[in-house]
Amino acid sequence: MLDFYYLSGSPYAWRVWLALEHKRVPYDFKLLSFSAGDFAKPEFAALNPRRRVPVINDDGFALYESAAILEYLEDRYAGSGGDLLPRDVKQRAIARRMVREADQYAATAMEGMVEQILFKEEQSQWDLAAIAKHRGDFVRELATFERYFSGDAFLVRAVGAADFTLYPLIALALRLERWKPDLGIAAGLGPKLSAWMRRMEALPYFLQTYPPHWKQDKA
Ligand SMILES: N[C@@H](CCC(=O)N[C@@H](CS)C(=O)NCC(=O)O)C(=O)O
Repeated sequence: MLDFYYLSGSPYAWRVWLALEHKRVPYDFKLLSFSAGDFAKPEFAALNPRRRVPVINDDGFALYESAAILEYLEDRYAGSGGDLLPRDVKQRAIARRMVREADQYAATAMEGMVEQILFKEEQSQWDLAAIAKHRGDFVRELATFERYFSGDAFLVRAVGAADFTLYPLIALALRLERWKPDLGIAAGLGPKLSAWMRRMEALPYFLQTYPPHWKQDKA
């Protein structure tokens, strides 16, 4: 059985959850908690010396880094459930490029916003210039991805790794507007990305993967 180590609200862990469901790989869900000290436990460090989620442990093979986990799932569980990458070599390369772009640019900007808006104890500690910079970078990425849509319903042909990478990043950025309503993320979403988000939310396994503490409407 594959163990899946998860933290609610992590966009990287969400990507893996979507992929596991999409590929219909059975897994044992390990919900970790910072406050319970799960990240400090030596048994977790033994799985990931960086002490971050997501991590999978597939019958004794431990792997971290969410993008690498998706590649592993695609190879290890080839033929199970839906594909994570297109079969066509060029489309496959484009999907991998988009995963890389989302991780390199959109995720970096999202993390910059999260660092201020979620991780600072007091709103008075927010670095507004940093927020504005990262918000600008993020919205530029939204515009770039908006232009990537051709005629397909998803980023590259059928739903897969690129969609599972980008959606959680946008969902988390949108959620930051609860604390900073003038952040302007929703306003930066074009019509194609908006329609694509609704299609993502209509996937049969989407709700199951929705961050549990968001469902309970907790910060
Ligand atoms: N590049 C990593 C990022 C993983 C990551 O940053 N995880 C965060 C949650 S979103 C984490 O576990 N943080 C724990 C910590 O920093 O102590 C991936 O894609 O898996």
